[in-house]
Amino acid sequence: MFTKIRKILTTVLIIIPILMIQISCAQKTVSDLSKLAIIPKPVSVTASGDLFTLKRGNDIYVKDGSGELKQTGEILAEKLRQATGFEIEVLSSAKAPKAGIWLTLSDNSTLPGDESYELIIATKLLTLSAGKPEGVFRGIQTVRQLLPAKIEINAVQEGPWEIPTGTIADYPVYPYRGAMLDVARHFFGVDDVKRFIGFLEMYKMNALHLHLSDDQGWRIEIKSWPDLTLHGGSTQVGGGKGGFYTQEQYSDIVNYAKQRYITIVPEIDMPGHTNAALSSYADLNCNGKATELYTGTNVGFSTLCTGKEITYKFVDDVIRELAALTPGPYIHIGGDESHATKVEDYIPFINRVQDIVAAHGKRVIGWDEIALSTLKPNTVAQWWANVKNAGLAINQGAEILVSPASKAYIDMKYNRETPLGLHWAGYIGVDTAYIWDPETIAPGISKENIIGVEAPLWSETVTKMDDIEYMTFPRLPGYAEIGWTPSRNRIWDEYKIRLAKQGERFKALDINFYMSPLVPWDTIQN
Ligand code: NGO
Repeated sequence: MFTKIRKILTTVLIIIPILMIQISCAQKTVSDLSKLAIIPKPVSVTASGDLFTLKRGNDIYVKDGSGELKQTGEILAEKLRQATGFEIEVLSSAKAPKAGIWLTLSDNSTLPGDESYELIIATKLLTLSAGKPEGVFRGIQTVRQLLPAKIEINAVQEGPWEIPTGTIADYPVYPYRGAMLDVARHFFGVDDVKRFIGFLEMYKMNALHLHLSDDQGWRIEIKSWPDLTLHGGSTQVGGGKGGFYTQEQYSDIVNYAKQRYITIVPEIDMPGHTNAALSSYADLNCNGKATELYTGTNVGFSTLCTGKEITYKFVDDVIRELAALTPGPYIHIGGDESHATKVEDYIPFINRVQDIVAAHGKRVIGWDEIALSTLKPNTVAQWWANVKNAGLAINQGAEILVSPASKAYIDMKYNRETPLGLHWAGYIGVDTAYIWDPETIAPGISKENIIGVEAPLWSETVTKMDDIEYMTFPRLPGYAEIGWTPSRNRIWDEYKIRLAKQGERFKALDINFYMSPLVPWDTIQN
């Protein structure tokens, strides 16, 4: 009898602590909103210790009257349907529902900027509100990251689909947070570009700069100069077949980006980096002879003939057609490495091109060399190489887009061993890509001069989508965080753990990412 009681007691004594540990573990991991690994790190998170569960039968409700919210709701619903298998509907409603997801606009948001949003997660209802539809769209990205990583898988998964309760209030530091894709050195089709846009979207970036022309290829159809694409688009680095976007395809990209509140910034690089155009039209050359197509990777050997009037007719036609297809405010005019143009020709050329862009209602962005000319006050200089040029631009009242090659170029190798990329600006490990601050990186550039941050991906060595992914991940989320999160909240040792947790999402999205040993991937328990 005594031994029996002892046995029961021992069993109970063993089982109870195990159960307690399990319960407390479960609570710790899933119900503390502030412990979840969101990138970019939100400005403020307050946990309330309970759980919201997305269940079969839950729907997304949008405040009536706004077509834009409906569109955002549909994008979220589509994502959630794929992994949950629930038939989530997007319904219009005048007031908050009792349960589900409620997307709404509020007139009295006190958070700054068009992209700010507030998320209130209660046990039955998740409310996402913002002053502008753009803010609601950014908030959707937070909701995605609050759900288990398998929400990103494009096939039905087992739930439960839980989110810890609490509130998040969030907004970005910089208004421009982007990446650039060089589709000129190697061409990438519409589907690849859309997938890339999806990467920017997920990390709340809002600008995609497309490098549409260079020595090796012209990638956008210009109806008034058809040979630019027919001839100039017919090859690429290494001699492959190249390609180009028809105007319809370009508009499709622009619209896809627009629905995600991402601005397309098209670049036509000039007066240098123009061999594809010089090879398509003999008249654009000072000697009147068309050049050969070029499939190597040298830079600085080509120039438009800045003294000929036809050159300005050409630029005007190209900018006119491009501006008409581009709803965003910017046209990027390149201006980098024009070593084959005399500086006394370069300066008046850039001045005139700025006027042409302005005449078509757009704002100029150019690589930092354009600061040698007389900048219009609303011009943006993209600092990539020469900080003196950034200073010249600031002195002329221009704003700076920050892309220092040694930190922000995602075409640089991660380290000596990684296979793809260049290394003229150094190796950019995942830590180097993250540990810097646009405000303090260079003397003379302060926060009020900066429009934002951009990470360019040049494609000399990048030939396919897998390569794009390898160079982009896991560095891109870091640039997104630099642009969004105040620097006081950015600490590498804490960030790298959040980044490791994103690894599950990269896998769910089938992203070919570089498993940098600097990131503690093996601690991931999502
Ligand atoms: C430079 C150059 C590009 C190269 C790139 C490679 C700029 C602005 N111009 O950056 O033509 O592709 O480096 O890293």
